[in-house]
Amino acid sequence: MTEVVHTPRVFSGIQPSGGLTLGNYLGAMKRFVELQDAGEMPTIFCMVDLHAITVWQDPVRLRHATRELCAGFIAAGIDPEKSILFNQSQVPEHAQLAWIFNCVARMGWMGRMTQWKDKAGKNSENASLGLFAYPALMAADIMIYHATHVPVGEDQKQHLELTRDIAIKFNNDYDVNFFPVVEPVIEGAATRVMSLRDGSKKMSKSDPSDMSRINLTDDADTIARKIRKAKTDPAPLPDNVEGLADRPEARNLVNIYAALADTTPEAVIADHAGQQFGTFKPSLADLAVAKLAPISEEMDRLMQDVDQIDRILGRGAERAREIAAPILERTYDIVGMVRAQGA
Ligand code: AQP
Repeated sequence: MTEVVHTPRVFSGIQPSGGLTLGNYLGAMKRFVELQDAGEMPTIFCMVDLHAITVWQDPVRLRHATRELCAGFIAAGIDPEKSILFNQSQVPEHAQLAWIFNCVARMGWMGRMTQWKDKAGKNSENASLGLFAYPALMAADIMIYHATHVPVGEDQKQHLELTRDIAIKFNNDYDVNFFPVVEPVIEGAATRVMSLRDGSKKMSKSDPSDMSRINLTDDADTIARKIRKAKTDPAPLPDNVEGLADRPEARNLVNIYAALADTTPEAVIADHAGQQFGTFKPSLADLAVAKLAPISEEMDRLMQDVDQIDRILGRGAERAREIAAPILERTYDIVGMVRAQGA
């Protein structure tokens, strides 16, 4: 059996399928920055443009969204010197390993993915093959770096379990201990930020209603208006978190407050118990503007120089390939591909 010692390494990605939302920021990006700054493990972050095209993307908007996402990463605190930052399509090893994983994963596994069911909906005959295979590409994104820790929001938990299943099946099929079994890192007060219009749906970049989300590029007035108009119930805030159990919209706003203030929902409730939303919402809006305005201003500044962004992505892709290429080569050896002489 081929034994490999897996050194801890962090990988995660975000789709350039629209502008960044508060959900992406609190559920993913804020954790990315904390893991990078902790300095305990190397960190690799990716704009997963190949994932984005599993549903239709206008080419001009996709290119813009990829650069803007890169600006968002940097503005939120990702340092391209400390972390490896790149877009997925520039590192072909992702798609190459994904093909191998397409041959390892089973149709039944993929068909059970709730994201596939939600996104394909009743019209699955018309959905792209790429959307169905999305989780195998995600497994490849992680495994091509032998990443061991993957910070994500709650919605990606099922895909990470599938990543573990694919790694385990590959290792069993080929009698190797080559791919690591990943640990999901789902932490913080806002691992599932919900829509501002419907507390049962997650906040999403592709929701047709812009009022359902806060975009990282929204200005202060827009953020305040969206929070003011967020759906809530008529009762005041309770005096303990258990009182939020059947109040999804109220719970969502409290969780957002806690995550933005780097505190716990319990502490937010202790400070705001008994308040009407007419009082709580303006406090939340002020906090959101204070935390998000510097990020959005920095994104604007970075987007003035897209050549610089492209240089950062190019350098990131080079560094990513230094790790990915030998892992793909070894995978091909394990699978039994002939390496041409002199290649
Ligand atoms: N609402 C959310 N709450 C907490 N975390 C979230 N994430 C996304 N939405 C929330 C986390 O952000 C990371 C990147 O997600 P993604 O863009 O790759 O895909 P997604 O989860 O499908 O996000 P969207 O906004 O809903 O995109 P679209 O609309 O294109 O499908 C992931 O770690 C995710 O958990």
